Amino acid sequence: MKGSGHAVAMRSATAVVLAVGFVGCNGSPTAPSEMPSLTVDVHATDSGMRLGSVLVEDAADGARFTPNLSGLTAGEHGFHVHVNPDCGMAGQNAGGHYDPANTGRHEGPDGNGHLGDLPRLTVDGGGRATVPVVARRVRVSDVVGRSLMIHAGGDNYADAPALLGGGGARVACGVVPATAS
Ligand SMILES: [Cu+2]
Ligand SMILES: [Zn+2]
Repeated sequence: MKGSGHAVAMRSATAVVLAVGFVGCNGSPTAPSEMPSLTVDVHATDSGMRLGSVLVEDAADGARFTPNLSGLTAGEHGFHVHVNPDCGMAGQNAGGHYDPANTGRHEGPDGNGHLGDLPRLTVDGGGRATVPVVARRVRVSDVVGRSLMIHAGGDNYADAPALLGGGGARVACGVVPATAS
């Protein structure tokens, strides 16, 4: 009798903990759904056509960039945070890779160079990009008021043999809103 009563009490305590946990998921300001996020509309730099958007969110392991884009060429594309919130002049107005520490080096998302060096975007055979990438050194607060750039070619995360990962032309660009929600 004594033993079974103890077991009932344990189960009740577990139920209370679960109930509190459930309330916490809906009400806590630290719940993942309430972490900073923003949506960036992306346009082709030549035609100005809207290609879709990229959702940027703070995650436990960095900033997660979730693309919902179409009209790109299949394969891998260099993807970076550029300094200026301006996609004009075929993307040139966006300036260089965001580099708040003035490293002057393109080393990719796991290096110690430009903070704006994001993981490559992957585009499928239908021209769509939907696979999220996570940049572990970046937070949403680093991206606000800047721009996201997608290049024609890939990115070898180095300045050699070509500078800035060798991705070439700036084919798609999005101005990041000045505030996260
Ligand atoms: Cu770039
Ligand atoms: Zn770079």
